[in-house]
Amino acid sequence: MEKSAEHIVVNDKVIMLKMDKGLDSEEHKHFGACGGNITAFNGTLISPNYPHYYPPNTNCVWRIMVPDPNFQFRIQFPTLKLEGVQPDCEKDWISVNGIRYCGEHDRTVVVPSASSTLTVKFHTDASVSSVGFRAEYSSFNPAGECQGMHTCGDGRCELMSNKCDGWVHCKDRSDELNCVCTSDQFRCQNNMCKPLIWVCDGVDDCEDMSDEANCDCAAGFFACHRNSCMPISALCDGNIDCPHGMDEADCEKIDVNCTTNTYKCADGKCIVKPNAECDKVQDCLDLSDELDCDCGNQLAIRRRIVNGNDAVIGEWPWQVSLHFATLGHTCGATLINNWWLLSASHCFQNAESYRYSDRQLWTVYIGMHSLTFTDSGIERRLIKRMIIHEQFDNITMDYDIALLELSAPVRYTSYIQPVCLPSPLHVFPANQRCYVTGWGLLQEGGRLPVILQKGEVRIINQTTCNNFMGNILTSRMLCAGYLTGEVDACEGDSGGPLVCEELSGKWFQAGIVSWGQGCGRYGHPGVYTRITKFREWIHRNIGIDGNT
Ligand code: 4AZ
Repeated sequence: MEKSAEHIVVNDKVIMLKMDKGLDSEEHKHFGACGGNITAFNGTLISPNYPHYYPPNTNCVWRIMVPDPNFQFRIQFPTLKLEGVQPDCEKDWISVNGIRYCGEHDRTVVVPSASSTLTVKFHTDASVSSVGFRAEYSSFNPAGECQGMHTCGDGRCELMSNKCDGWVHCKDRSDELNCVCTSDQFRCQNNMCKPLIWVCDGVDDCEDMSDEANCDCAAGFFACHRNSCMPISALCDGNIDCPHGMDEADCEKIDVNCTTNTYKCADGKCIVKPNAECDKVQDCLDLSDELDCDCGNQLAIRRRIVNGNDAVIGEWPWQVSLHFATLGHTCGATLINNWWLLSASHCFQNAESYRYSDRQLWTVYIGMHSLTFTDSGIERRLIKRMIIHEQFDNITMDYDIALLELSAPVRYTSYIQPVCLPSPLHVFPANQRCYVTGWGLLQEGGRLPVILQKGEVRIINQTTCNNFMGNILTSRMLCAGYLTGEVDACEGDSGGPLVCEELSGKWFQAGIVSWGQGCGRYGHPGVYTRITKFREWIHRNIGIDGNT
Protein backbone atom coordinates (compact mmCIF):
# COMPACT_ATOMS: atom_id res chain seq x y z
CA MET A 1 0.00 0.00 0.00
CA GLU A 2 1.56 3.27 -1.02
CA LYS A 3 1.18 6.46 0.84
CA SER A 4 -0.46 8.75 -1.63
CA ALA A 5 -4.05 9.74 -1.06
CA GLU A 6 -4.99 8.56 -4.59
CA HIS A 7 -3.89 5.07 -3.75
CA ILE A 8 -5.94 5.02 -0.62
CA VAL A 9 -8.99 5.99 -2.60
CA VAL A 10 -8.32 3.47 -5.34
CA ASN A 11 -7.64 0.68 -2.89
CA ASP A 12 -10.58 1.71 -0.85
CA LYS A 13 -12.93 1.33 -3.77
CA VAL A 14 -11.60 -2.13 -4.53
CA ILE A 15 -11.83 -3.18 -0.93
CA MET A 16 -15.22 -1.74 -0.39
CA LEU A 17 -16.52 -4.43 -2.73
CA LYS A 18 -15.49 -7.04 -0.18
CA MET A 19 -17.62 -5.70 2.64
CA ASP A 20 -19.97 -8.15 4.32
CA LYS A 21 -23.04 -6.06 3.61
CA GLY A 22 -23.61 -3.28 1.17
CA LEU A 23 -22.04 -0.94 3.65
CA ASP A 24 -21.85 2.25 1.82
CA SER A 25 -23.43 5.08 3.72
CA GLU A 26 -26.01 5.74 1.00
CA GLU A 27 -27.24 2.17 1.35
CA HIS A 28 -27.50 2.55 5.08
CA LYS A 29 -29.61 5.55 4.51
CA HIS A 30 -31.87 3.79 2.06
CA PHE A 31 -32.20 0.39 3.67
CA GLY A 32 -32.05 1.44 7.29
CA ALA A 33 -29.39 -1.22 7.87
CA CYS A 34 -26.99 -0.63 10.64
CA GLY A 35 -23.79 -2.39 11.64
CA GLY A 36 -21.73 -5.02 9.88
CA ASN A 37 -18.17 -6.08 9.23
CA ILE A 38 -16.13 -3.84 6.97
CA THR A 39 -12.63 -4.12 5.60
CA ALA A 40 -11.55 -0.77 4.22
CA PHE A 41 -8.95 1.95 4.44
CA ASN A 42 -11.59 4.61 4.90
CA GLY A 43 -15.31 5.18 4.74
CA THR A 44 -18.35 6.77 6.29
CA LEU A 45 -20.88 5.55 8.85
CA ILE A 46 -24.19 7.22 9.56
CA SER A 47 -26.89 6.56 12.09
CA PRO A 48 -30.12 4.95 10.78
CA ASN A 49 -32.33 7.57 9.05
CA TYR A 50 -29.56 10.18 9.11
CA PRO A 51 -29.94 13.20 8.80
CA HIS A 52 -33.43 12.57 10.14
CA TYR A 53 -34.01 11.40 13.69
CA TYR A 54 -32.76 7.91 14.53
CA PRO A 55 -35.22 5.26 15.76
CA PRO A 56 -35.47 4.25 19.44
CA ASN A 57 -34.33 0.87 20.82
CA THR A 58 -31.60 0.42 18.26
CA ASN A 59 -28.32 -1.42 18.65
CA CYS A 60 -25.78 -1.56 15.87
CA VAL A 61 -22.19 -2.78 15.81
CA TRP A 62 -19.70 -2.05 13.08
CA ARG A 63 -16.43 -3.95 13.13
CA ILE A 64 -13.97 -2.25 10.81
CA MET A 65 -10.59 -3.60 9.84
CA VAL A 66 -7.89 -1.91 7.80
CA PRO A 67 -6.48 -4.32 5.19
CA ASP A 68 -2.88 -3.47 6.12
CA PRO A 69 -2.09 -4.18 9.80
CA ASN A 70 0.65 -1.51 9.74
CA PHE A 71 -2.08 1.07 9.40
CA GLN A 72 -4.04 2.71 12.19
CA PHE A 73 -7.52 4.16 12.19
CA ARG A 74 -8.78 7.50 13.20
CA ILE A 75 -12.45 8.36 13.19
CA GLN A 76 -14.04 11.75 13.26
CA PHE A 77 -17.60 12.91 13.70
CA PRO A 78 -18.55 15.99 11.66
CA THR A 79 -22.00 15.54 13.22
CA LEU A 80 -22.68 14.05 16.63
CA LYS A 81 -26.08 14.76 18.16
CA LEU A 82 -27.25 12.09 20.55
CA GLU A 83 -29.52 12.28 23.56
CA GLY A 84 -27.52 12.09 26.77
CA VAL A 85 -24.76 13.74 28.70
CA GLN A 86 -21.06 12.99 28.61
CA PRO A 87 -19.35 11.16 30.34
CA ASP A 88 -22.03 8.73 31.53
CA CYS A 89 -24.02 8.68 28.30
CA GLU A 90 -26.77 6.59 29.82
CA LYS A 91 -29.37 7.32 27.15
CA ASP A 92 -28.19 7.14 23.57
CA TRP A 93 -24.53 6.72 22.74
CA ILE A 94 -21.97 5.72 20.23
CA SER A 95 -18.81 4.00 21.38
CA VAL A 96 -15.47 3.74 19.61
CA ASN A 97 -13.31 0.90 20.86
CA GLY A 98 -15.20 0.95 24.14
CA ILE A 99 -15.27 4.70 24.82
CA ARG A 100 -18.73 6.25 24.77
CA TYR A 101 -19.69 9.56 23.19
CA CYS A 102 -23.05 11.33 23.36
CA GLY A 103 -24.65 14.77 23.59
CA GLU A 104 -24.42 17.56 21.05
CA HIS A 105 -21.07 18.64 19.67
CA ASP A 106 -20.89 21.63 17.41
CA ARG A 107 -17.33 20.97 16.32
CA THR A 108 -15.88 17.88 14.72
CA VAL A 109 -14.96 15.31 17.35
CA VAL A 110 -11.78 13.47 16.39
CA VAL A 111 -11.09 10.12 17.98
CA PRO A 112 -7.68 8.62 17.16
CA SER A 113 -7.83 4.88 17.69
CA ALA A 114 -4.14 3.85 17.55
CA SER A 115 -5.22 0.45 16.31
CA SER A 116 -5.89 -1.28 13.00
CA THR A 117 -9.41 -2.24 14.04
CA LEU A 118 -12.36 -0.14 15.02
CA THR A 119 -15.41 -1.36 16.87
CA VAL A 120 -18.17 1.18 16.68
CA LYS A 121 -21.37 0.54 18.61
CA PHE A 122 -24.52 2.61 18.47
CA HIS A 123 -27.17 2.30 21.15
CA THR A 124 -30.44 4.18 21.54
CA ASP A 125 -32.93 3.84 24.37
CA ALA A 126 -36.72 3.90 24.21
CA SER A 127 -37.06 7.66 24.75
CA VAL A 128 -36.43 10.87 22.81
CA SER A 129 -34.29 10.70 19.71
CA SER A 130 -32.09 13.19 17.84
CA VAL A 131 -30.25 13.73 14.55
CA GLY A 132 -27.62 11.06 15.20
CA PHE A 133 -24.14 10.97 13.76
CA ARG A 134 -22.09 10.98 10.67
CA ALA A 135 -18.67 9.42 11.17
CA GLU A 136 -15.72 9.43 8.79
CA TYR A 137 -13.03 6.90 9.43
CA SER A 138 -9.70 6.79 7.70
CA SER A 139 -6.43 5.02 8.16
CA PHE A 140 -2.82 6.06 8.03
CA ASN A 141 0.57 4.48 8.39
CA PRO A 142 2.08 6.05 11.49
CA ALA A 143 5.54 4.86 10.49
CA GLY A 144 5.88 6.56 7.19
CA GLU A 145 2.96 8.59 6.00
CA CYS A 146 4.48 11.98 6.65
CA GLN A 147 8.15 11.42 6.06
CA GLY A 148 10.13 14.01 7.95
CA MET A 149 6.89 15.71 8.96
CA HIS A 150 4.47 15.47 11.83
CA THR A 151 1.39 13.27 11.23
CA CYS A 152 -1.80 14.76 12.64
CA GLY A 153 -4.53 12.49 13.98
CA ASP A 154 -6.52 12.98 10.79
CA GLY A 155 -3.52 12.02 8.67
CA ARG A 156 -2.45 15.48 7.58
CA CYS A 157 1.25 16.16 7.42
CA GLU A 158 2.53 19.23 9.18
CA LEU A 159 5.95 20.83 8.92
CA MET A 160 8.15 19.93 11.86
CA SER A 161 8.67 23.66 12.41
CA ASN A 162 4.96 23.91 13.20
CA LYS A 163 5.29 21.34 15.94
CA CYS A 164 5.34 22.76 19.45
CA ASP A 165 5.33 26.36 18.21
CA GLY A 166 2.34 27.35 20.37
CA TRP A 167 -0.10 27.49 17.42
CA VAL A 168 -2.42 24.56 16.94
CA HIS A 169 -2.14 23.24 13.36
CA CYS A 170 -3.64 19.74 13.68
CA LYS A 171 -7.33 19.39 14.42
CA ASP A 172 -6.51 16.90 17.17
CA ARG A 173 -3.88 19.32 18.60
CA SER A 174 -1.28 16.54 18.33
CA ASP A 175 1.32 19.00 16.99
CA GLU A 176 1.14 20.82 20.32
CA LEU A 177 0.99 17.84 22.65
CA ASN A 178 3.90 16.11 24.35
CA CYS A 179 6.22 19.01 23.68
CA VAL A 180 9.35 19.96 25.56
CA CYS A 181 8.86 23.68 26.11
CA THR A 182 11.72 25.98 25.15
CA SER A 183 13.00 28.73 27.44
CA ASP A 184 10.75 31.32 25.79
CA GLN A 185 7.66 29.12 26.20
CA PHE A 186 5.26 28.53 29.05
CA ARG A 187 4.19 24.98 29.94
CA CYS A 188 0.40 24.83 30.25
CA GLN A 189 -1.22 22.55 32.77
CA ASN A 190 -2.40 20.40 29.86
CA ASN A 191 1.25 20.17 28.73
CA MET A 192 0.93 22.38 25.69
CA CYS A 193 3.67 24.99 25.23
CA LYS A 194 2.73 28.61 24.53
CA PRO A 195 4.93 31.68 24.00
CA LEU A 196 5.80 33.28 27.36
CA ILE A 197 4.49 36.61 26.11
CA TRP A 198 0.99 35.09 25.98
CA VAL A 199 1.05 34.41 29.72
CA CYS A 200 -1.21 36.69 31.72
CA ASP A 201 -2.39 38.56 28.61
CA GLY A 202 -6.08 38.05 29.33
CA VAL A 203 -6.52 35.37 26.62
CA ASP A 204 -6.87 31.74 27.65
CA ASP A 205 -4.29 30.42 25.17
CA CYS A 206 -3.74 27.10 26.98
CA GLU A 207 -7.51 26.51 26.88
CA ASP A 208 -7.33 25.41 30.50
CA MET A 209 -6.73 28.93 31.89
CA SER A 210 -3.34 27.88 33.26
CA ASP A 211 -1.61 30.71 31.35
CA GLU A 212 -4.00 33.18 32.98
CA ALA A 213 -3.87 31.82 36.51
CA ASN A 214 -1.58 33.12 39.25
CA CYS A 215 -1.10 36.42 37.54
CA ASP A 216 -0.59 38.50 40.66
CA CYS A 217 2.06 40.93 39.66
CA ALA A 218 5.55 40.92 41.11
CA ALA A 219 7.39 44.15 42.00
CA GLY A 220 8.16 46.16 38.87
CA PHE A 221 5.14 44.74 37.03
CA PHE A 222 1.62 46.06 36.67
CA ALA A 223 -1.72 44.35 36.02
CA CYS A 224 -2.84 44.82 32.42
CA HIS A 225 -6.18 43.13 32.43
CA ARG A 226 -7.67 40.31 34.45
CA ASN A 227 -4.54 40.32 36.63
CA SER A 228 -2.15 39.94 33.72
CA CYS A 229 1.32 41.38 34.37
CA MET A 230 3.63 43.57 32.30
CA PRO A 231 6.82 45.44 33.19
CA ILE A 232 6.08 48.95 34.49
CA SER A 233 8.18 50.33 31.61
CA ALA A 234 5.39 49.30 29.22
CA LEU A 235 2.94 51.72 30.85
CA CYS A 236 2.15 54.76 28.73
CA ASP A 237 5.11 54.16 26.43
CA GLY A 238 3.07 54.73 23.31
CA ASN A 239 3.05 51.02 22.40
CA ILE A 240 0.11 48.77 22.99
CA ASP A 241 1.26 45.87 25.13
CA CYS A 242 -1.89 44.70 26.92
CA PRO A 243 -5.07 43.34 25.36
CA HIS A 244 -7.41 46.23 24.64
CA GLY A 245 -4.49 48.67 25.09
CA MET A 246 -5.05 49.06 28.82
CA ASP A 247 -1.39 49.98 29.30
CA GLU A 248 -1.93 53.07 27.16
CA ALA A 249 -5.23 54.07 28.71
CA ASP A 250 -5.56 56.98 31.12
CA CYS A 251 -2.09 58.18 30.28
CA GLU A 252 -3.25 61.76 30.14
CA LYS A 253 -1.06 62.37 27.16
CA ILE A 254 -3.07 64.78 25.09
CA ASP A 255 -1.80 66.61 22.06
CA VAL A 256 1.09 64.29 21.40
CA ASN A 257 2.33 63.58 17.90
CA CYS A 258 -0.26 61.59 15.99
CA THR A 259 1.12 58.11 15.28
CA THR A 260 -0.29 54.69 14.66
CA ASN A 261 -0.69 54.27 18.41
CA THR A 262 -2.72 57.39 19.04
CA TYR A 263 -6.37 58.33 18.76
CA LYS A 264 -7.19 61.54 16.88
CA CYS A 265 -9.83 63.80 18.41
CA ALA A 266 -12.12 65.94 16.28
CA ASP A 267 -9.99 69.01 17.06
CA GLY A 268 -7.00 67.30 15.45
CA LYS A 269 -5.26 66.65 18.74
CA CYS A 270 -4.01 63.15 19.44
CA ILE A 271 -4.08 61.20 22.65
CA VAL A 272 -2.05 58.17 23.56
CA LYS A 273 -4.88 55.74 23.99
CA PRO A 274 -5.95 53.16 21.51
CA ASN A 275 -9.63 52.42 21.04
CA ALA A 276 -10.60 55.59 22.90
CA GLU A 277 -13.81 56.01 20.91
CA CYS A 278 -17.03 55.24 22.74
CA ASP A 279 -15.24 53.53 25.65
CA LYS A 280 -17.37 55.48 28.15
CA VAL A 281 -14.34 57.55 29.24
CA GLN A 282 -13.97 61.14 28.02
CA ASP A 283 -10.43 61.35 26.72
CA CYS A 284 -10.41 64.21 24.19
CA LEU A 285 -10.62 67.76 25.54
CA ASP A 286 -13.33 68.44 22.93
CA LEU A 287 -15.15 65.29 24.14
CA SER A 288 -15.40 64.08 20.55
CA ASP A 289 -14.36 60.54 21.46
CA GLU A 290 -17.65 60.01 23.28
CA LEU A 291 -19.96 61.63 20.73
CA ASP A 292 -22.21 59.51 18.47
CA CYS A 293 -21.85 56.53 20.74
CA ASP A 294 -25.38 55.20 20.53
CA CYS A 295 -24.11 51.97 19.02
CA GLY A 296 -22.87 48.49 19.75
CA ASN A 297 -25.31 47.79 22.59
CA GLN A 298 -27.04 44.47 23.16
CA LEU A 299 -30.17 45.70 24.89
CA ALA A 300 -32.38 42.65 24.73
CA ILE A 301 -30.13 40.07 26.31
CA ARG A 302 -28.31 39.64 29.55
CA ARG A 303 -26.00 36.83 28.62
CA ARG A 304 -24.95 34.77 25.69
CA ILE A 305 -25.19 30.99 25.19
CA VAL A 306 -21.69 29.60 25.52
CA ASN A 307 -20.64 27.54 22.53
CA GLY A 308 -24.12 27.77 21.04
CA ASN A 309 -24.71 28.11 17.35
CA ASP A 310 -28.15 29.66 17.28
CA ALA A 311 -28.09 33.33 18.22
CA VAL A 312 -30.34 34.55 21.01
CA ILE A 313 -33.11 36.93 19.92
CA GLY A 314 -31.73 40.47 20.13
CA GLU A 315 -28.14 39.34 20.54
CA TRP A 316 -26.93 40.88 17.28
CA PRO A 317 -29.39 43.77 16.79
CA TRP A 318 -27.34 45.31 13.96
CA GLN A 319 -27.55 42.17 11.81
CA VAL A 320 -29.56 42.64 8.64
CA SER A 321 -30.80 40.07 6.12
CA LEU A 322 -30.75 41.09 2.45
CA HIS A 323 -33.22 39.21 0.27
CA PHE A 324 -32.77 39.18 -3.49
CA ALA A 325 -35.80 38.94 -5.77
CA THR A 326 -37.42 35.54 -5.19
CA LEU A 327 -34.24 33.89 -3.90
CA GLY A 328 -34.80 34.86 -0.26
CA HIS A 329 -31.84 35.50 2.04
CA THR A 330 -28.78 36.13 -0.07
CA CYS A 331 -26.39 38.35 1.85
CA GLY A 332 -25.90 39.94 5.26
CA ALA A 333 -25.38 43.57 6.19
CA THR A 334 -25.14 45.69 9.33
CA LEU A 335 -27.06 48.69 10.52
CA ILE A 336 -24.67 51.60 11.10
CA ASN A 337 -27.27 54.33 11.70
CA ASN A 338 -30.99 54.94 11.13
CA TRP A 339 -30.55 55.28 7.38
CA TRP A 340 -27.54 53.26 6.35
CA LEU A 341 -26.35 49.67 6.06
CA LEU A 342 -22.86 48.36 5.50
CA SER A 343 -22.38 45.30 3.32
CA ALA A 344 -19.97 43.73 0.80
CA SER A 345 -19.56 44.94 -2.79
CA HIS A 346 -19.37 41.42 -4.14
CA CYS A 347 -23.00 40.82 -3.11
CA PHE A 348 -24.08 43.32 -5.76
CA GLN A 349 -22.14 42.05 -8.77
CA ASN A 350 -24.30 40.76 -11.61
CA ALA A 351 -24.18 37.03 -12.25
CA GLU A 352 -25.26 35.22 -15.41
CA SER A 353 -28.97 35.25 -14.80
CA TYR A 354 -29.30 37.63 -11.85
CA ARG A 355 -29.05 41.41 -11.81
CA TYR A 356 -27.69 41.71 -8.29
CA SER A 357 -26.63 45.28 -9.02
CA ASP A 358 -30.26 46.35 -9.40
CA ARG A 359 -31.11 47.92 -6.03
CA GLN A 360 -34.83 47.58 -6.77
CA LEU A 361 -34.60 43.78 -6.68
CA TRP A 362 -33.46 43.71 -3.04
CA THR A 363 -35.50 43.77 0.17
CA VAL A 364 -33.95 44.55 3.53
CA TYR A 365 -35.06 42.93 6.81
CA ILE A 366 -33.86 44.51 10.05
CA GLY A 367 -34.48 43.05 13.53
CA MET A 368 -34.72 39.56 12.07
CA HIS A 369 -33.85 36.37 13.93
CA SER A 370 -35.65 33.60 12.11
CA LEU A 371 -35.97 33.62 8.32
CA THR A 372 -39.51 32.31 8.79
CA PHE A 373 -40.70 35.86 9.65
CA THR A 374 -42.16 34.62 12.93
CA ASP A 375 -40.53 37.32 15.08
CA SER A 376 -42.37 40.51 15.81
CA GLY A 377 -40.56 43.81 15.32
CA ILE A 378 -39.01 43.02 11.94
CA GLU A 379 -38.64 46.15 9.82
CA ARG A 380 -38.80 45.78 6.04
CA ARG A 381 -37.18 48.36 3.78
CA LEU A 382 -36.17 48.80 0.18
CA ILE A 383 -32.85 50.19 -0.96
CA LYS A 384 -32.88 53.84 -2.00
CA ARG A 385 -29.20 54.09 -2.92
CA MET A 386 -26.44 51.56 -3.38
CA ILE A 387 -22.82 52.70 -3.14
CA ILE A 388 -20.27 50.16 -4.30
CA HIS A 389 -16.66 51.02 -3.52
CA GLU A 390 -15.19 52.53 -6.66
CA GLN A 391 -11.98 50.47 -6.26
CA PHE A 392 -13.72 47.13 -5.68
CA ASP A 393 -11.88 44.44 -7.61
CA ASN A 394 -13.94 41.33 -8.19
CA ILE A 395 -10.91 39.19 -8.88
CA THR A 396 -8.77 40.04 -5.84
CA MET A 397 -11.84 41.01 -3.73
CA ASP A 398 -9.98 44.13 -2.63
CA TYR A 399 -12.21 46.98 -1.35
CA ASP A 400 -15.14 44.60 -0.78
CA ILE A 401 -17.41 47.13 0.88
CA ALA A 402 -20.75 48.71 -0.01
CA LEU A 403 -23.19 51.14 1.57
CA LEU A 404 -26.95 50.84 1.22
CA GLU A 405 -29.29 53.69 2.00
CA LEU A 406 -32.69 52.62 3.31
CA SER A 407 -35.93 53.73 1.67
CA ALA A 408 -37.00 55.07 5.07
CA PRO A 409 -35.13 55.30 8.39
CA VAL A 410 -35.59 52.70 11.14
CA ARG A 411 -36.34 53.45 14.76
CA TYR A 412 -34.08 51.74 17.27
CA THR A 413 -35.61 49.11 19.55
CA SER A 414 -34.19 46.37 21.75
CA TYR A 415 -33.95 44.29 18.59
CA ILE A 416 -32.72 46.99 16.22
CA GLN A 417 -29.49 48.78 17.14
CA PRO A 418 -26.56 50.10 15.14
CA VAL A 419 -23.08 48.62 15.51
CA CYS A 420 -20.10 50.83 16.42
CA LEU A 421 -17.64 51.53 13.62
CA PRO A 422 -14.02 51.55 14.75
CA SER A 423 -11.77 54.55 14.26
CA PRO A 424 -8.94 54.02 11.75
CA LEU A 425 -6.58 53.45 14.67
CA HIS A 426 -8.78 51.02 16.55
CA VAL A 427 -6.78 47.90 17.39
CA PHE A 428 -8.25 44.43 17.11
CA PRO A 429 -5.29 42.45 18.44
CA ALA A 430 -4.39 39.02 17.09
CA ASN A 431 -6.07 36.29 19.09
CA GLN A 432 -8.96 38.53 20.19
CA ARG A 433 -12.19 36.56 20.37
CA CYS A 434 -14.82 38.02 18.07
CA TYR A 435 -18.06 36.77 16.52
CA VAL A 436 -19.16 36.28 12.96
CA THR A 437 -22.91 36.14 12.47
CA GLY A 438 -25.21 35.34 9.58
CA TRP A 439 -27.66 33.04 7.88
CA GLY A 440 -24.97 31.55 5.62
CA LEU A 441 -24.52 27.86 4.82
CA LEU A 442 -23.99 25.63 7.85
CA GLN A 443 -21.27 23.78 5.97
CA GLU A 444 -19.55 24.17 2.63
CA GLY A 445 -22.09 22.83 0.16
CA GLY A 446 -24.55 22.38 3.04
CA ARG A 447 -27.91 23.96 3.80
CA LEU A 448 -28.99 27.39 4.96
CA PRO A 449 -30.14 27.75 8.55
CA VAL A 450 -33.41 29.32 9.55
CA ILE A 451 -32.18 30.91 12.77
CA LEU A 452 -29.38 33.49 12.79
CA GLN A 453 -26.10 31.75 13.58
CA LYS A 454 -23.09 32.97 15.53
CA GLY A 455 -19.56 31.61 15.56
CA GLU A 456 -16.72 32.59 17.83
CA VAL A 457 -13.59 33.24 15.82
CA ARG A 458 -10.22 34.75 16.66
CA ILE A 459 -8.46 37.58 14.88
CA ILE A 460 -5.44 36.14 13.08
CA ASN A 461 -2.17 38.01 12.74
CA GLN A 462 -1.94 39.50 9.22
CA THR A 463 1.56 38.20 8.46
CA THR A 464 0.73 34.69 9.69
CA CYS A 465 -2.44 34.64 7.61
CA ASN A 466 -0.76 36.04 4.52
CA ASN A 467 1.92 33.35 4.75
CA PHE A 468 -0.78 30.69 4.93
CA MET A 469 -2.73 32.22 2.05
CA GLY A 470 0.21 32.60 -0.32
CA ASN A 471 0.55 36.38 0.08
CA ILE A 472 -2.68 37.30 -1.64
CA LEU A 473 -4.09 39.48 1.13
CA THR A 474 -4.13 43.26 0.84
CA SER A 475 -4.08 45.67 3.77
CA ARG A 476 -7.86 46.08 3.30
CA MET A 477 -8.34 42.45 4.36
CA LEU A 478 -8.31 40.81 7.76
CA CYS A 479 -8.34 37.12 8.65
CA ALA A 480 -10.35 35.61 11.44
CA GLY A 481 -11.16 32.07 12.41
CA TYR A 482 -8.79 29.24 12.98
CA LEU A 483 -5.92 28.08 10.80
CA THR A 484 -7.26 24.60 11.46
CA GLY A 485 -10.63 25.54 9.96
CA GLU A 486 -13.68 24.63 12.06
CA VAL A 487 -15.64 27.82 12.84
CA ASP A 488 -15.94 30.01 9.76
CA ALA A 489 -18.25 32.12 7.64
CA CYS A 490 -19.71 30.64 4.46
CA GLU A 491 -21.78 31.51 1.40
CA GLY A 492 -24.72 33.65 2.48
CA ASP A 493 -22.81 35.22 5.37
CA SER A 494 -21.18 37.65 2.95
CA GLY A 495 -21.78 41.29 3.75
CA GLY A 496 -22.47 40.42 7.38
CA PRO A 497 -20.33 41.37 10.32
CA LEU A 498 -17.34 40.26 12.30
CA VAL A 499 -17.84 42.05 15.61
CA CYS A 500 -15.71 42.31 18.74
CA GLU A 501 -16.72 43.38 22.20
CA GLU A 502 -14.68 46.10 23.85
CA LEU A 503 -14.14 46.34 27.61
CA SER A 504 -16.89 48.98 27.70
CA GLY A 505 -19.33 46.24 26.65
CA LYS A 506 -19.89 47.88 23.28
CA TRP A 507 -19.55 45.91 20.07
CA PHE A 508 -17.38 47.23 17.25
CA GLN A 509 -17.46 45.87 13.74
CA ALA A 510 -13.97 44.71 12.78
CA GLY A 511 -14.82 43.16 9.42
CA ILE A 512 -17.31 42.39 6.69
CA VAL A 513 -17.58 38.76 5.57
CA SER A 514 -15.85 38.83 2.21
CA TRP A 515 -14.29 35.62 0.94
CA GLY A 516 -12.33 32.50 1.73
CA GLN A 517 -11.26 29.32 -0.01
CA GLY A 518 -14.23 27.16 0.87
CA CYS A 519 -15.61 27.23 4.38
CA GLY A 520 -14.00 25.91 7.53
CA ARG A 521 -11.21 24.32 5.53
CA TYR A 522 -7.87 23.59 7.08
CA GLY A 523 -5.40 26.43 6.42
CA HIS A 524 -8.07 28.71 4.93
CA PRO A 525 -9.59 31.01 7.53
CA GLY A 526 -12.28 33.50 6.60
CA VAL A 527 -11.19 36.76 5.00
CA TYR A 528 -12.99 39.94 5.96
CA THR A 529 -12.94 43.53 4.74
CA ARG A 530 -10.92 45.47 7.32
CA ILE A 531 -13.29 48.20 8.47
CA THR A 532 -10.64 50.42 10.08
CA LYS A 533 -9.48 51.22 6.56
CA PHE A 534 -12.86 52.56 5.55
CA ARG A 535 -14.33 54.80 8.24
CA GLU A 536 -13.36 57.92 6.32
CA TRP A 537 -14.86 56.46 3.09
CA ILE A 538 -18.03 55.54 4.94
CA HIS A 539 -18.40 58.95 6.55
CA ARG A 540 -17.68 60.75 3.26
CA ASN A 541 -20.36 58.75 1.48
CA ILE A 542 -23.06 58.97 4.08
CA GLY A 543 -22.44 62.67 4.64
CA ILE A 544 -20.85 62.70 8.08
CA ASP A 545 -17.69 64.78 8.44
CA GLY A 546 -15.15 62.32 9.71
CA ASN A 547 -12.45 63.60 12.04
CA THR A 548 -9.86 61.21 10.78
C1 4AZ B 1 -19.06 33.28 -0.02
O1 4AZ B 1 -19.08 32.51 -0.96
C2 4AZ B 1 -18.08 33.01 1.07
N1 4AZ B 1 -15.15 30.97 4.49
C3 4AZ B 1 -18.05 33.84 2.17
C4 4AZ B 1 -17.14 33.59 3.18
C5 4AZ B 1 -16.28 32.55 3.07
C6 4AZ B 1 -16.30 31.70 1.99
C7 4AZ B 1 -17.21 31.94 0.97
C8 4AZ B 1 -15.29 32.31 4.19
O2 4AZ B 1 -19.81 34.24 0.04
